Amino acid sequence: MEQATKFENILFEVKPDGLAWLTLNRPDALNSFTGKMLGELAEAFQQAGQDQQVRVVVITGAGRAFCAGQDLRANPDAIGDLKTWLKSTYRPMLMALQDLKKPTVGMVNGVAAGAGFSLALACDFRVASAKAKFVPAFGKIALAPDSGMSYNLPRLIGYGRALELLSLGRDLNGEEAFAWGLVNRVCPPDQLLDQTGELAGQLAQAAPLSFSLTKDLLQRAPNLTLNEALGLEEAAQGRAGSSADFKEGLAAFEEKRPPRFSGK
Ligand code: T3D
Repeated sequence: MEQATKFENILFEVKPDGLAWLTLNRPDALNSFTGKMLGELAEAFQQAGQDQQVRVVVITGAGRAFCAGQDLRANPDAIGDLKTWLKSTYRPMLMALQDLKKPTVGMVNGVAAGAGFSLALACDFRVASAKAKFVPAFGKIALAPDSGMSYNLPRLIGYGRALELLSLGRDLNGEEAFAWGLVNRVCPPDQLLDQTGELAGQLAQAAPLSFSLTKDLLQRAPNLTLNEALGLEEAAQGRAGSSADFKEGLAAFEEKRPPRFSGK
């Protein structure tokens, strides 16, 4: 059953196949972020996390852009000092995304600039149109990177390339982003929906607890010793090994059929 949305700046639709489609919907302003949109995104991520029907969340933009970052035409008085603004608007949105525990896929249909680029990086997976453009943007207006860019970009493409991209303000197109390891797939624009749907559909069949444990282990491992990583893996396997889905995985193996994971 499809669900209508109550949001003004985003569209949020849950499809019967378990995919939730979240579309940034301010196409005339290239889907740039307002405080209201950031609040709606945080709420939608929380809603997706609680909805048992949702297995995967796909994030994209309406019209020709993915997202142009902060709305630079917003009233500066409403924003105030940027430290407080980021903490009260962007951080709750990004932490709601991080806390979601379900796979998230950024379907990058066009330009992703500034915090819009950061949002794409904060997704677990990215599928880009060959027409997508990744624009650091921050340096050009004399700002520092924000919205998780400093955390996620070097993890994906390495420190050297991240520093080059951000300090030169160099843009990457979809093909370059794929070659740099910034996106998981790149495709012609007319195949973007199908290719994203295919990846998201595969993720929707994966065992939910296994996915969230895997993501957590991979995110934490770079700061650990091997001994510490082994300890976290043991704890994760203890949880996964006592799940109903592990029993289902073993039964499916014995019966030579695809598993049907419930998330329990
Ligand atoms: O500041 C804070 O609150 C702190 C938070 C910061 C986080 C950030 O995201 S900082 C970075 C903010 N974003 C940018 O600096 C990007 C600015 N935009 C651009 O560089 C370019 O527009 C793009 C590279 C994104 C796209 O270029 P192009 O040539 O495809 O389109 P365009 O012609 O520049 O833009 C089309 C329209 O969208 C245009 O409006 P108009 O002239 O037709 O009325 C343009 O002004 C508008 N637009 C584009 N980006 C934004 C925007 N309007 C508001 N905010 C934007 N970010």
